[in-house]
Amino acid sequence: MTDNSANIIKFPEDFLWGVSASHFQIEGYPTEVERRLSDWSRWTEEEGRILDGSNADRACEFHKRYLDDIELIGELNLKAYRTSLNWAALMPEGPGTVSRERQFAPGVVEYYRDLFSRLKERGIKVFVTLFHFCLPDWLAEEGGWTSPRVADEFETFADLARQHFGDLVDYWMTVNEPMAYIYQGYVAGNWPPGASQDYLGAFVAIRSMLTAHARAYHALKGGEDAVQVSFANHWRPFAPERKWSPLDLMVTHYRERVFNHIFPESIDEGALNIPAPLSGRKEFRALEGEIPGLKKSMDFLAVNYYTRELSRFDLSWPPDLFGTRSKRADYPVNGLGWEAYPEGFYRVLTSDINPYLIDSKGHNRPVFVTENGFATLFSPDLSAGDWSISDRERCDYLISHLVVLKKAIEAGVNIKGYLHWSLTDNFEWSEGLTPRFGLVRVSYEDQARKLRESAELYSKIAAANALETIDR
Ligand code: IFM
Repeated sequence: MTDNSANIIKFPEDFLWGVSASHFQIEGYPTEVERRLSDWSRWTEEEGRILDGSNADRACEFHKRYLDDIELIGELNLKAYRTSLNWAALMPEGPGTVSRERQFAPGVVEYYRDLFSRLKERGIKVFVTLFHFCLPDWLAEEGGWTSPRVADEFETFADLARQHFGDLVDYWMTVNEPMAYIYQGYVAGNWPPGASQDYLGAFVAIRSMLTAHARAYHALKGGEDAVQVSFANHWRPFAPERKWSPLDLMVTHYRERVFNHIFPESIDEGALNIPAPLSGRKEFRALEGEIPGLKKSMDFLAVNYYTRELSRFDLSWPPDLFGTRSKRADYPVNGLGWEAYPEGFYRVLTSDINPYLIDSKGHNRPVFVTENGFATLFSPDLSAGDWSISDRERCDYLISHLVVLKKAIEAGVNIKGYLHWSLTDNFEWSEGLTPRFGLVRVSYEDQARKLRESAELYSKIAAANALETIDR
């Protein structure tokens, strides 16, 4: 006999429901596209870089359509919106040889001020990331995150961001998913700067990013303790493909330390420590040590979670020190082959982030889930596949992840909000426009938006501040 009794799961009274995005993936910012102002904009022009041959030149035309998209956010009863600033459009030129006052480009400032003001008028909290994978092209040309000047530039950017937008932003994030970016750009070679297995470059970039984060943290705060600043960490629980294999276990441990913990741990400790065996080499050891201003520069925890990953030791040369991803999956997968694994979300929220829950004053750091979502596939030209708005798998993913999130709150974790990735379908980096993460479907040809079933579901959850589940 089946028991079909309904359970109502209530969330805390002030819980924030929202959506998350980044500028490049949605904006189609005109001057950036016309003048190829960022490294990513240039990257999409190179043959073979984007799996489906698409680009982000139009993406969701958010820059033109943001008023309508804000309406959608309101209709869905959401009270938080996260995006990133277009650094390349705001600062299209480097300092040059003449020392002059650095400024943001006019026009771009007005656009962001209008966007943030309109969100705030509707009572929507504004979360802003400074660096979400895209560099101004002039800085990328100088070596990007391995340039000795990058931290100075990032601090200037942060300082100007505070001056222009500080009155409108509720939560700042300096960088998004530093290790995902560094892995793709310096080890896998799928993203700019396109380096492959450049472990030294990767660790130089890690140190620069930590330094830049520390400087931007203080620039954004501008001496005001109440200003909330952090960075968003991508958490990916790793597990050995073969539980009995000491080599798979070793790789799993290494990936755990490097991918998940190196950033929050360095920030908590105020110094970079490189794990063995790399720390045995002097060029890596030279990157270790204290970073001024870094210690405890994290006012809240911004958690991005999608999936877990099985790891296996791979006997190849040079060895992938970040560990090879196994092709095996033990649970249902999304269009990108990522397991839907809510247990991993629970593990991240209750145990992986545990060492970072207490801030410098001994208070519990608030936790925001700043990304979580599910991809289906559909080609940008709509030529094949299921184009219906029925997205049962995304609904199941959403429900199962919210169920464990509530359990983590019950276990005492101070989770203040959940921002789903993403409001609309958007440009998924080297995978192009084919993966669809949207609660709202976008037909790129005519830019029509249509709510998927998951959007209706999410909107009901947000309105009720509760979730109904059925025990079967
Ligand atoms: O689309 C990305 C986003 O830019 C960063 N976090 C993961 C998302 C899905 O891959």
